[in-house]
Amino acid sequence: MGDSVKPFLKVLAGEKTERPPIWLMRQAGRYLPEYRAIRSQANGFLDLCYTPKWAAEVTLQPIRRYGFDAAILFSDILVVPDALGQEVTFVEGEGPRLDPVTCSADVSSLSTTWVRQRLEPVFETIQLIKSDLSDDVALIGFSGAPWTVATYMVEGRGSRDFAAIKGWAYRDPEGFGSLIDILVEGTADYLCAQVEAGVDALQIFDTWAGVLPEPAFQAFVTDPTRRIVEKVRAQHPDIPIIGFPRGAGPAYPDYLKQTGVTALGLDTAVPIGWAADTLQTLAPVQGNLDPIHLLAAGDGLKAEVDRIVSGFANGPHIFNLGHGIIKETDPETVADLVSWVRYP
Ligand code: 1CP
Repeated sequence: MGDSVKPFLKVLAGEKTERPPIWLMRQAGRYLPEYRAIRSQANGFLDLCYTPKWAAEVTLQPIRRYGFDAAILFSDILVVPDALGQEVTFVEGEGPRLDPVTCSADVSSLSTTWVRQRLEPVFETIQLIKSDLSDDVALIGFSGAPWTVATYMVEGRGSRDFAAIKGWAYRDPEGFGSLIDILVEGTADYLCAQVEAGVDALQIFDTWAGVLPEPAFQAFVTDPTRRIVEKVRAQHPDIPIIGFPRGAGPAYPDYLKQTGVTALGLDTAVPIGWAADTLQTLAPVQGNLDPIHLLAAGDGLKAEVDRIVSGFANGPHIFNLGHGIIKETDPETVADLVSWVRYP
């Protein structure tokens, strides 16, 4: 069914296109007035995520407004701990709060048994989105990677120094490893169910990959991601998977080779010439405009778009930001960005 007409999937299959397809991380969200209107009807952020008609609507809003080449399922990486049995709440204007998991006994109270059942509204959302999406637009499903999701489960909230999670991981790698194991299991099952509900590709967000030294990066970023990719591919051999190990720096090439992801999301700091020579020769790349350039707007933004598009013009490239769009962004600037990416 028409996969060949989706430019986003063509690039993930390794084709070079005349101009790069475009979507933006966090393209649905608070910078859009139509998102804020739906958000204000929901009884908290998770209620929005778990109400299929609302989640489908906010997924489609940026597609209608900008005609992006891909939609990304509206949900959050923290629905996985919620489904494993660790309650998650979102405090208005502050962010996520969880009762921290800090030892093996806490881990044994979590279970992967109910993941598919508890996340049923997400799969229903995917079906609703698919029924509304045109043939040339792809739908991306996603999860957090085990390390990044674990940071919120162990710290209980966003962190600056990751002292609690690193302390546990370094002191007791085996006990901490049992938390990673549960996340590998639950996340792979969740991603498989998203594919079965109809997503065309998957992205694994490892937002906090860049905070670990080499051996811990191998143990808690690369290895668990490789295990998830293997489990998903065992069920769904052809599903494209984008890995986004934010801040991985010089570890990007080994992450690519060892995890087996289809394509790489590049963060803002990755140098384009290096990435074109070292990564894009091996796999399609996605990225990597600094989201703050959307606040600066104007000629500076246009010059950055030209630099990124021409820097990646010799291989498969999907235009995106190097991290999520921020809520202060002017929606009109996003319209400029899309037209500058599409029409030189
Ligand atoms: O009230 C609101 O509207 C809450 C803001 C918000 C939104 C719009 C949160 C809370 N999550 C989301 C949606 C979201 N989160 C998506 C939807 C699809 C899209 O991209 O449009 C996705 C893919 C995510 C993924 C996510 N959530 C990540 C990984 C990507 C990234 O941005 O680094 C992370 C780290 C989270 C955790 C999270 N959820 C929400 C917040 C405020 C945070 C960050 C907490 C922190 O560390 O400060």
